[in-house]
Amino acid sequence: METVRVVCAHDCPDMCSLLAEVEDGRVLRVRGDPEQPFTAGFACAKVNRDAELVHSPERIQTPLRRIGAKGEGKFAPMTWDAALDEITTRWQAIIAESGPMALLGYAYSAHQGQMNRGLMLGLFHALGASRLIAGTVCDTCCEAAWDITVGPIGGADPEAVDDSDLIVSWGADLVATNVHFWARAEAAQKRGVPVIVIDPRRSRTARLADHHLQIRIGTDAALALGVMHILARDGLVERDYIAAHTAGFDRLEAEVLPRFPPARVAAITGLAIADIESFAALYGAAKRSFIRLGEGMTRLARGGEALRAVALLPGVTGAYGRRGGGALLLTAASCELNYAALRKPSGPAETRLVNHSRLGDALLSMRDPPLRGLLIAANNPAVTCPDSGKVRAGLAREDLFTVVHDPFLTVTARYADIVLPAATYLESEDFYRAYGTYYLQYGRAAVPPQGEAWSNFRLAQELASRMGLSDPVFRMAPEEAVAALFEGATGPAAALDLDELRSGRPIRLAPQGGQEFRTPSGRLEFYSGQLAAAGLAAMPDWRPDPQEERDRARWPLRLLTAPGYFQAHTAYAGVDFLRRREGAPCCILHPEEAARRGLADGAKVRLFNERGAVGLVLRVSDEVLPGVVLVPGQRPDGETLSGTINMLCSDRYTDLGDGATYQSNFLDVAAW
Ligand SMILES: Nc1nc2c(c(=O)[nH]1)N[C@H]1C(S)=C(S)[C@@H](COP(=O)(O)OP(=O)(O)OC[C@H]3O[C@@H](n4cnc5c(=O)[nH]c(N)nc54)[C@H](O)[C@@H]3O)O[C@H]1N2
Ligand SMILES: Nc1nc2c(c(=O)[nH]1)N[C@H]1C(S)=C(S)[C@@H](COP(=O)(O)OP(=O)(O)OC[C@H]3O[C@@H](n4cnc5c(=O)[nH]c(N)nc54)[C@H](O)[C@@H]3O)O[C@H]1N2
Ligand code: SF4
Ligand SMILES: [Mo]
Repeated sequence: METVRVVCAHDCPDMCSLLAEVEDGRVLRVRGDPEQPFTAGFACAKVNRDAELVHSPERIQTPLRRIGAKGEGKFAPMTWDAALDEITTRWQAIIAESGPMALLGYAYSAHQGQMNRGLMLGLFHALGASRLIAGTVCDTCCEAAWDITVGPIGGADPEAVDDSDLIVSWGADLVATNVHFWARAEAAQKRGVPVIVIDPRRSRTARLADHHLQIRIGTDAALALGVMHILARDGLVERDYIAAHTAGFDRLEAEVLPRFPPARVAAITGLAIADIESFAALYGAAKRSFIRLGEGMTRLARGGEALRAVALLPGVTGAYGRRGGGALLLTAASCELNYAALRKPSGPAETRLVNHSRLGDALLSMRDPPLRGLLIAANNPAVTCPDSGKVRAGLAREDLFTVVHDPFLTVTARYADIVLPAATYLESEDFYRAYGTYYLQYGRAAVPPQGEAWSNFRLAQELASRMGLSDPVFRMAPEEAVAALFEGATGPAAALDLDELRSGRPIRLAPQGGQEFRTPSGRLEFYSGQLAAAGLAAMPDWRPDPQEERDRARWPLRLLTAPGYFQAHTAYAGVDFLRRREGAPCCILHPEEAARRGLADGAKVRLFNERGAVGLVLRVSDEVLPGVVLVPGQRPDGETLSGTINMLCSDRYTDLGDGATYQSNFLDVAAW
């Protein structure tokens, strides 16, 4: 038996260092690498089963050609050569007739390695295809809000939480989505550091916290401004820090904070005045308060404003200036590599843009030219994209030539003309940089690609070569391509020794000192000139969203979606054990709401609104408040009774970053 040092490539902030135990070309077991201090020798409940992911009997073995109707799932095996010939012939014809903008590469983050993630985008960039604004389904809203407030720079070092005197998990279910940070937070809690969770549901994390503020969905800005109001009222504002490192607090204090006294904040958020007061008192007394910002609270109409308000709090107490204090959303922006080397090797400076979360719309309504050729890799939009019914209608177009590259025959793949078997991270070599910690690592393949699977990197290179693209990056081995990423890198990454990196051990590259601000003023911006110039509110505020108010009048329940515990979106849909561990796809209603509808725990129910209907199993629990229906995970058809939750979600954008608004949807639940 051999032990191979690898890196977890699942879309997760932790980026664990892992050890794969391998024998005869098979992964026997995957476990945490004790040498990485943060991920500290344990893998999560999902990745503990990654041997079953790699060797799942449900994996696609060969390229497949569709022989049934789109969506039906009938395919026949074909050779790689025939598949690649057909793809390039079709693409060349589309380009000749309609120009390269009739093509779209729709590739995302299921493989977090820079090579396997970046080069597929690079292929379409070089082709001059319509360009994906990637990530709007996920983090563009929170990222835009952070960038405007703090700047395009990473947040607090998660390892500094060892020095914190207060930990706030604000809209993040750490136990599910950031378990190694949770391990540190729990250790701090054992030392007496209070842990507070602000979340509309009693998540696993909330149950383990010292205090849970069960806030109404979409009211976080009001709570953050209410806390600032109390801090100002009680003389807990650190004026020296404000003067030295921030901009616009005086205006916020004069124009906005007076409208957020505790009584009004209680009415908006649904929290008790006493709980708001005691949270503010704890926060104001702490010197090194650490806020872990979640993305969930930004996936709604005014999510950007919410994140902005919360990210400003550590400026009010000066926590941003102290180790263990501040806020962490993402870390990736601090690693300034030459990403363009892979993602933009050549190609026109501008082409037509397609928003990741509006694939359905793009497929159905783009003209001059319409989208005619689509390659989807490491993404399952028929399930995970908002308004997935519209996505499917688009994918069902007979005149659309669709290629899907995936290890599994996903719901999306069933609409493809050609399906190509993809290698997973355990079968591919890559370079990784974390987005939730300050580590970099090079990871080798643990086993060769299973069946006839190809890595994303290999597929991008082969398609580039057949399409006549001559950029050198399309001919490099992964080891060479990583050097291109570091050529032109700036900041601490520029000084890195590539040989040390290639040795495959984790490298820590964390910022030192207090939070740096990279806004136009170089300060934390309570008042944003950038927002004012764009005609948007320059300071955070809270007011009801008119569209939400209209929908609320029509439908009695608000949708709350959140990551599954034993699932990562749909990436584990091919692992039988984890499907069973996660349980039947369900929705969760408060006992009062269930009783009102005469529904009992375990009942088959229909969730519906103006976009459609979905069938799930009901769980009755006071994990959520009345007025809310929680749907954990995005489970595919076949596992659900019918459909998938994103069929009920609109493709409306957030206030900042044109992101998805899963939490701004309203619906009802009835017996199946
Ligand atoms: N197990 C598991 N881990 C994952 C994933 C997964 O699918 N499964 N997905 C990965 C990916 S791609 C990502 S982007 C990250 C996401 O990781 P997180 O940012 O931690 O997760 P979110 O989806 O943002 O949701 C976290 C919490 O936000 C809460 N929330 C929703 N609306 C509001 C609100 O208005 N206010 C407040 N305060 N809270 C709210 C939800 O109830 C939920 O408990 O997780 C990664 N890790
Ligand atoms: N309602 C609702 N919808 C959501 C969310 C939510 O909170 N609520 N969360 C959103 C978020 S944060 C995100 S990031 C998106 C995620 O949405 P997707 O990016 O669609 O994520 P997955 O469902 O994991 O699909 C990834 C696909 O990639 C495949 N795959 C895995 N490894 C590889 C590889 O190496 N190569 C290739 N080619 N394929 C691979 C997997 O088998 C899987 O089919 O979903 C979003 N959708
Ligand atoms: S916690 Fe995240 S990074 Fe670590 S093994 Fe699990 S999915 Fe991978
Ligand atoms: Mo995500």
